[in-house]
Amino acid sequence: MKTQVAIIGGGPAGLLLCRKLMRLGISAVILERHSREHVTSRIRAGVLEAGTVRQLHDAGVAQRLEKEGLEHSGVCLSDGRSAFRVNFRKLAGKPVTVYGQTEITRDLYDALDNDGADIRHRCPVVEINNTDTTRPNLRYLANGRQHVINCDFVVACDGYHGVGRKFLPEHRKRDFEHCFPYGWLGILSETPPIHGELIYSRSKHGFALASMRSDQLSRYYIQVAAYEKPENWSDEDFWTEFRRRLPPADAERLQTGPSIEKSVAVLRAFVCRTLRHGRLFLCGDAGHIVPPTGAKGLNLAASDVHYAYNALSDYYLNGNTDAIEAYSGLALGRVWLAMRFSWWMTNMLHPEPEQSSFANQLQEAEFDQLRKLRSMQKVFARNYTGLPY
Ligand code: RFL
Ligand code: PHB
Repeated sequence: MKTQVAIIGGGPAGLLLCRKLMRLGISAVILERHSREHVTSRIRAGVLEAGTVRQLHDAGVAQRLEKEGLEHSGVCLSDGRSAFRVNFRKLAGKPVTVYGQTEITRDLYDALDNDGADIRHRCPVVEINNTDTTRPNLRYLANGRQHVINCDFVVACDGYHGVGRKFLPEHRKRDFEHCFPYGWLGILSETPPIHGELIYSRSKHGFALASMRSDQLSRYYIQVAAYEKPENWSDEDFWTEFRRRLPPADAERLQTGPSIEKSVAVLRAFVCRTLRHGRLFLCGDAGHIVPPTGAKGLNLAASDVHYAYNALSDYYLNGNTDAIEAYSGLALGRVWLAMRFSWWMTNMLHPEPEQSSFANQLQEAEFDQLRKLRSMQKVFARNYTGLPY
């Protein structure tokens, strides 16, 4: 079997890249480890930067997003007692859009079905070879047998636990990594959101985030110990803890109900030293993970896809390899800026277990400065709504 671009992973990065390449007439195949049902039912990100929305438009997959996406012109930040709002439209000139990753994935699958795309499920890639040459290939498993795909390029969009990164040469494998000593317990519940916009709340009991998927579907998170198990938390326990971390006015409005999903995410920061070697590209979570506090993960996957698509299309349309050479540097430049922001926001809003009173005072001072200084809010708004690319 031969294709021009072999894509590992059918998450948002792999699907979006495939859609964009196929619209240009470049052949692509996606190999996905899990079933389609599994991939399209995962609950993940919810906040899209304007650049991500623009890319979904350009890829012709934004019809439902236009109808159902919720534009948010600001966000609320609270210290558990009172809250203030950062106005995105005034300070950054653009909003963010709340639209679930689950929905984006479904929209992309529908569009790729129409294109007749070749997406192979339950097909884990196990080996990538010859990426230093013009004839790379990869091996994947299907029904217990190994198969080979020959291609011009391999793009690993296979997430943090994927194989792509392992096939970088030893000397380029160095990672930058940090694990936070806490995680997020998240629930989805069929209840109206407590507020029209997101609330990030830093309370003395720990961090809480009130988000949403629609006007009848709430997505709420609380900070818990790292590696906490969701089954240790009854819905009742969750609501009690969530309520006491909100400003009292919002806590009063909280409507509770049964959770329809409950999971724990570890908070991790990780960046691979390079996002390309020869004809192997890494895109999205395969090459970097940011803590979810800044809502940047999916948005970075989208900006990587933008740079990778530019590189591949310039090669196929014009025979030019400059953008291929530039890919890793451009994508990583944006990743590190988003990492700085997510890191800063995470550290300002989460008390560490056994945190010293000194560290606590510093967090309060940081929070107060953001509350009072318009210039700081401007930097916040520009980062949250997405730096240009
Ligand atoms: P994905 O979505 O992990 O997809 C990778 C795919 O690769 C497959 N795979 C393989 N396939 C074949 N062979 C192999 N050997 C394979 N190994 C793996 C996997 O099965 C999978 O289908 O990566 P991608 O496409 O890079 O997308 C990244 C995003 O999913 C991620 O960054 C975001 O969800 C992060 N994130 C958020 N990002 C935002 O921009 N805004 C948010 O509001 C936001 N909220 C979040 C988040 C992540 C969270 N969790 C679960 C950590 C909230 C949470 C709680
Ligand atoms: C979400 O809605 O899932 C969400 C929103 C904002 C974040 C993280 C997750 O920072």
